[in-house]
Amino acid sequence: MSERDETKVNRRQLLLAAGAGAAGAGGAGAVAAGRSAPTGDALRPPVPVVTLNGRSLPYKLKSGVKEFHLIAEEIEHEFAPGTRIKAWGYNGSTPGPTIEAVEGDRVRIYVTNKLPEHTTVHWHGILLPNGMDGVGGLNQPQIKPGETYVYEFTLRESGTRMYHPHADEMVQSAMGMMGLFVIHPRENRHAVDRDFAIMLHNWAVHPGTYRPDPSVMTDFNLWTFNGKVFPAIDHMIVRTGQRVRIRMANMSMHDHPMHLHGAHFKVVGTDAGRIPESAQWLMTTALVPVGTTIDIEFDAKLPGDWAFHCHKSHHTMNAMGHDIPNPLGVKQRDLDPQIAKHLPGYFSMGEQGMAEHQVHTDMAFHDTPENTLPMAMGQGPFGNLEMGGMMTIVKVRDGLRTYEDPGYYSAPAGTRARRVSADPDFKP
Ligand SMILES: [Cu+2]
Repeated sequence: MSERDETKVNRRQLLLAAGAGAAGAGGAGAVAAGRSAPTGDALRPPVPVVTLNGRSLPYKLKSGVKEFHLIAEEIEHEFAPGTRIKAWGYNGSTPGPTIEAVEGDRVRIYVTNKLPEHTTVHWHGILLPNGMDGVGGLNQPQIKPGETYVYEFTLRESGTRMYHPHADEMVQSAMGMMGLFVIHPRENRHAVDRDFAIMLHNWAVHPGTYRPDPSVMTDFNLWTFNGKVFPAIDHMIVRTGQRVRIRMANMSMHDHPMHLHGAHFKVVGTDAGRIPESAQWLMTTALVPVGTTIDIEFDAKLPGDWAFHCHKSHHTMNAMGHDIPNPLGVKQRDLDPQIAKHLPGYFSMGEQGMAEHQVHTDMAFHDTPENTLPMAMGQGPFGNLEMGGMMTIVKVRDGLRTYEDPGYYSAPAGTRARRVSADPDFKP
């Protein structure tokens, strides 16, 4: 019997599933409201959300209200070893910590502004009183530097939401101000074993600089999951047979078709909540549009190291300029010595593709500019992956006991592609 089929529950689990919120609606409340009482999985408390490379925000329970404290501030941020910036975020990170709560909870959120300019917080996708919606100038005065405001509302619905400023948005999003807000359903009717959360974002950090450029509109050069680029992004570790949810929120300026290898998933939720089952269908790539959240769920049936990445190939690259002449097929090598007379150290690239770039970087053939990552730096057990940016690995393994990184997958004999000839005219 798997964990998911387990129907025996103890009293503590029952209480947890019923929630600790002030509204107090639980199993008994559901019956009173005319709905059927929760059974089976619905009685299991939800597993905590795993924010890749991140964490959830602690709270204090005060007279039935969950109190959180967000501090908007300038921070030192690292995309991957080799690139650091001055960013803006919350409580020391970008994205800020994930706020996790339960449907029916009353939440009180203090926001202290330690930025050099005013800010607000908008609770994206949450239905709340108008004065709590956080649009500076429309719903409230701006929170000036040094001030603390308090927001308080009841979470009426479950699902994946976000928080971000609604003040000088162009600058504050470009600088990294955003976070996930996950509201668990009171009755855990769609229980999963692993629940991951990823904020998608883009950055314009010009080579050799340390501050994101907020004036860039479309031509960004860093693409991140929770502020990190591959290979610095945490892997998602899953036991074979587990049910997995990945919550994705997009605060970038581009849509991201997120593609999963090794499993078929359904899109089960948006920033307005759960999608009815009749409107879900199987797919392997889900578009996460700008300014929304998308939840996917799947059963991890096949063990292995499965790529999970944006399918826009420029989004699985780190820093590169895009307005370059096309060097493909252009015989440049004969010119190199002549150009090098005027530009010492010059050598051409890209005649046969760009895969050589990482090799050159690794050989220290050419220096990348200060504070700038190679554009495709990830490595795997078989060499360069030739990807950076929005990419990580779902590691599915039989019989896992912990979620420590199990290392790379060792394929059973006869189940990995192999070379059978080095002859280009080989005819099987
Ligand atoms: Cu993308």
